[in-house]
Amino acid sequence: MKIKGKTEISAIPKDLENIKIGIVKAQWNSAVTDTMLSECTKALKNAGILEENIISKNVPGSYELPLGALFIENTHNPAAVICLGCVIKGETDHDIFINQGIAQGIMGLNLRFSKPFVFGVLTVNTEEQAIARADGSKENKGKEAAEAALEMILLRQDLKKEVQGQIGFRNR
Ligand code: DLZ
Repeated sequence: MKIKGKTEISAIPKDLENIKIGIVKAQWNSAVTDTMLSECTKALKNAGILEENIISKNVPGSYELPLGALFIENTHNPAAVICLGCVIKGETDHDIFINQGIAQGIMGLNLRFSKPFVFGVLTVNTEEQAIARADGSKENKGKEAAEAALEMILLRQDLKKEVQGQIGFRNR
């Protein structure tokens, strides 16, 4: 199986088998976020992540995703945390504030902890658009979020291996 992008997944299961991954899922629009979660989990398991190493938690809405991810980071020290949510535009600008808050919150976590916190959040105008992006059989952004997490974990591992043993290497 190929991870989206370039990494050949069958070549690296050994590197992934002891890896812990967090998932935090918003309960708002749960018909959509539930299928994102199941496709995300399926993709992780297919790649060799053990079920007991997937820490999956719910938060009320997407706005709570960065803090939920931080809780998982603080308690489990995972290799990555995948944030799954679905914000649908309504009559007001709430979606803009929520989406900006999540995007900035998640980016801050990436850079603070030097590990992937994946933005698996649908920012759509309609429920139909959300469903089209969280279809179990075809496109599913939960699956893509899992692939992004794995690809970034592998990139980090590769870069560490490249510099291990070199003077000045800091293992973070
Ligand atoms: C309040 C709100 C609204 C209006 N819409 C959504 C949405 O489409 N998707 C979502 O995940 N959450 C929504 N929320 C809830 C907020 O994310 C948050 O949970 C509350 O504002 C409490 O902080």
